[in-house]
Formats: sequence, structure tokens, C-alpha cells
Amino acid sequence: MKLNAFFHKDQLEFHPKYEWALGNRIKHPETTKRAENIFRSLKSQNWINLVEPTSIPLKAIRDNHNYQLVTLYNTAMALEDETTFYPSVFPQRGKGKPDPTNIHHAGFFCFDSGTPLNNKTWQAASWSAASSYYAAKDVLNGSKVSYALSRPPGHHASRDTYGGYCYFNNAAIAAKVFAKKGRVAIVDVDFHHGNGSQEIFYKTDKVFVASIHGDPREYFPYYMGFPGEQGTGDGLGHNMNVILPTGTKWPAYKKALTKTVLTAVKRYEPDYLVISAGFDTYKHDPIGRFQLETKDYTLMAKEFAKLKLPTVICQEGGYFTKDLGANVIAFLEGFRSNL
Ligand code: OKP
Ligand code: ZN
Repeated sequence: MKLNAFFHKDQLEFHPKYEWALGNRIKHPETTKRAENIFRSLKSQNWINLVEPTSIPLKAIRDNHNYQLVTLYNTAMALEDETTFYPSVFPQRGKGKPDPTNIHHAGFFCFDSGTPLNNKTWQAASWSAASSYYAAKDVLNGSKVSYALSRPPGHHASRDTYGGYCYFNNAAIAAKVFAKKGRVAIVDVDFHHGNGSQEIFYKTDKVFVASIHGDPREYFPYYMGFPGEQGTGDGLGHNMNVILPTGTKWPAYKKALTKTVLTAVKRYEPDYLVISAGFDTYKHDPIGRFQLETKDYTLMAKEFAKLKLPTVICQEGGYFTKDLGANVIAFLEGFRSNL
């Protein structure tokens, strides 16, 4: 069985330059090298079929994001080449009137200082969204599992905000495609809490969202991802956050994944699964602080495959570029060989 992997070359057109880390200007971790490394690894496997998506219908973006956010990225398209916009003013919610046609208002829509805008952001982010949209379509067309090389990543982006290197919520876009046909679970195994995915589905029982991550009191996004956040209204009981300690290795991770998260997923009885697959849980990751190894991703994927659900595997973080492709392949191989 071939596994389709979705990726568009224009996802490589966007180059974030730097971000601030405790007062130091550092090279931006979310580089095109990440996607290139994964792409090369995918290409080396004869059981993987690389597919270039066609463009995403605007409606599929708008199902998840408001028009102001879309407008802001379009405003950024008018920036000069080589000009990158980092918001320096972050108005508090409810103060002032946002104008997304004014790039200086970007801070209304942004929640951190490490997620730049330039004239290529729209292009890369919408092709990244297209990759995950068509991966979901591919699953509806009969593939048991499909992979989206969605870069830039998405799980921190909410309906009306960007941040954490994320512009459009690729996993949410795939989940919304599935939600038209049945019940959906999103499981986020990136090192960071998927605050955007949580927010988008917080009030609904149509999508169950679970995330396993480092302690938000210590790690990005800092203000969300606590176990008490369980959903609201119809969504109450349909959101789950699991915090694991710094240095967590596979045995403890596996326990949290299977005993807590996947048990809850089974209880929810979903028809479809979206995995927000971040590999910044890797032992060498420069940002994440867990201790997973390449072979652990095969074991992790095997646990997901046991659910026997039509699945989209959506790329999120992972910043140790050299081993990123190998980790992705380990995961995909673990999923495929346990179908
Ligand atoms: C995005 B994803 C480290 C600063 C970290 C933001 C991290 C965003 C992670 N010097 N800044 O979830 O992988
Ligand atoms: Zn992450």
C-alpha cells in the first residue's frame, strides 16, 4: 500500500529570519531546511507517493479563520522584498479598532514576537494549509492514512490570531473536512500545547482535542494547555491537556499516550483522526525538552494505528533538522506497518 504525502514547492518560499530568545536575537528555528530534509526522506521511500496539492478553496481557510486574519496576510503581500514585519505593538483585546489593511496593526492578531510576516507568508501558509486539506480529502477518497508536510506549522494559530510560527491551523483545516462526515479526534503530540486547535474546537462536541506537552508554566505558549481546560458549553469534556515533565522518555510518554489520551479518544468513538505530529519531543531538539528517540516514533505511530481510524498525519514542529526526516519516516513506517 502506498502512502500519499502532500507538499507544494512554494511552501519553501517563506524564510523567517530571526526571533528573540531571552533578549538574544537567534536564527529562526522554523527554516525551509526542515521541509527540505523531510521531503528528501519521503522521496527516498518507494512506498511513499509525493503529491503536489492544488490550491485550497478560500472557504476551507475561512471555515477556521476570520477574514481579518486572511486580510492581514494579504496586506503583508504588499511589503517590499527583504522586508519582514515583526509587530512591536500588541494592543490588549478590546482596546482600539483593528485594521488588518494596516500592517502596523499586525499586533492585534499576533500573540508572540517570533512569528514574522513578509510578502511570502501568505503563499507558504496557504500551500501548507492546502497540503493538509488535500490529505484529508485523500482520506475521504479511501486512503487509510495520508501525510501532510505542512510547513509552516499550524497548531498555535486560532480563528483570529497567529503565533508560535503558525499562520493557518492546518490540523483544524483537516479536522473540519472530516467533521462534515463524522466525529473527529485531534491528538497533538508536538512538544508544545496546541492552543490554536484547542481554541477553535473549545465549544463543540464535534471534535475532541487532546494534547500532550511540556509544562506551559515553563514552555511556550505559557498561558494555555492546563489540565483544567476541558471545553465549554457543548464542548465540555471534549478537550484534554496532559503535561509531562522535562526529560520525559518513551515509557512515561507511552503511558500518558495510551492510558490517558487514547483511552479518552476511544471513549469518544471518533470516525476520523488527525494527528498533530510534532517532532520537537526528540532528544536532540533545540527547543523541546523531552527525550524521545527515532525508534520511539515508530512505537508511537503503532499505538495510533491500533485505533483503526482513517487518519491524517499533519506535520507540526521539530527543529533538529538533521534527523527530522528520519523521525518522520519512523513515524509513517510505524503507522503503515500496523494498519
Ligand atoms: C512552535 B511549535 C525558543 C523560543 C520559542 C516559540 C516556540 C514555538 C514552537 N528560543 N518560541 O509548537 O513547534
Ligand atoms: Zn512545538
